[in-house]
Amino acid sequence: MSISTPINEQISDFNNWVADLQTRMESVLDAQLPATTISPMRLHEAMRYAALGGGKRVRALLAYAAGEFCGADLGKIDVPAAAVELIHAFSLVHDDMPCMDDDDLRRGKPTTHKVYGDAMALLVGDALQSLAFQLISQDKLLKSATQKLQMLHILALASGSRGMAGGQAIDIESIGIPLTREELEQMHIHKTGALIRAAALLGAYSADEPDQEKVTAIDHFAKSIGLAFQVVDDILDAEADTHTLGKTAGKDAKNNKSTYVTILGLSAAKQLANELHANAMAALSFYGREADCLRHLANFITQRSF
Ligand code: GRG
Repeated sequence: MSISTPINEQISDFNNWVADLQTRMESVLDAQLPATTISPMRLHEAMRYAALGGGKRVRALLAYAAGEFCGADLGKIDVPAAAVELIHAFSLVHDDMPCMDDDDLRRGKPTTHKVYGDAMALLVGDALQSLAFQLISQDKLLKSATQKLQMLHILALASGSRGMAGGQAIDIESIGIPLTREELEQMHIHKTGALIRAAALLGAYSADEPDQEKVTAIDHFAKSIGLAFQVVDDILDAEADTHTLGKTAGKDAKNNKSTYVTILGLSAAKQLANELHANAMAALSFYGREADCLRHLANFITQRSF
């Protein structure tokens, strides 16, 4: 995209970029997930059911955009981006189980435990998580053991008790208990924000020696856009229908959970999403066209309809 490219063309270029990379991520995951012909076949089939054929791939897109911004070859971003998507798929499988949110629909199809049973769904999550770490550890395109270790560390922190699993613990313990705005923010910084931040950082560290100022800018960008993602998720849960979302709409209210909409109201929640979007953009203000993909991605995240 050149500086003189009209805005409509820029958006069309970005939409093509999204579509190309969503297809690319599907191929990478397809190639990396164990085949259904390998034993234990039903587990492998269920892992593929959970991870393939759906999802916006926002975390992978963030990794690609951050990686490109830092000068990484696309091929080097494939495995780190796939690893984040596998952890994300794992979280969705467990989140939908009867002991958590108990949902029947995900990505427009029956949830994994509905098709394969609870015990298998539990194992799908376990195995997807292990595969994510295995893929990074064995990736031949990553330059050094140090680079791999750094990525493994980022991903472990983001998914563990100080990250996504911790956020989920706060979530299930707060059902029926109204949270303050600060408590809700803390929950989502961990439950949703941590993995989104990790996705962007893994993209950045796919470059062999990323500029540290760019890494810091990406980190600030990802913190704001990660929270914006969740605010928009709460708005969509309240406003959109089940068919459009591909998951049960209105679930938070039904489950008696605090959300940005229940705490702030729809209008103030939308205002907050705009503010967080602006903060994310501000983190990139030092940069020119090379950060445009990240900027378009921020728009994509906050303007999405599902
Ligand atoms: C996975 C480490 C780990 C722990 C399990 C179950 C659980 C603990 C955590 C749940 C985390 C969770 C489900 C957070 C919600 C994040 C969220 C808004 C998901 C929806 O993401 P989208 O819209 O989904 O990107 P698609 O389907 O497009 O990929």
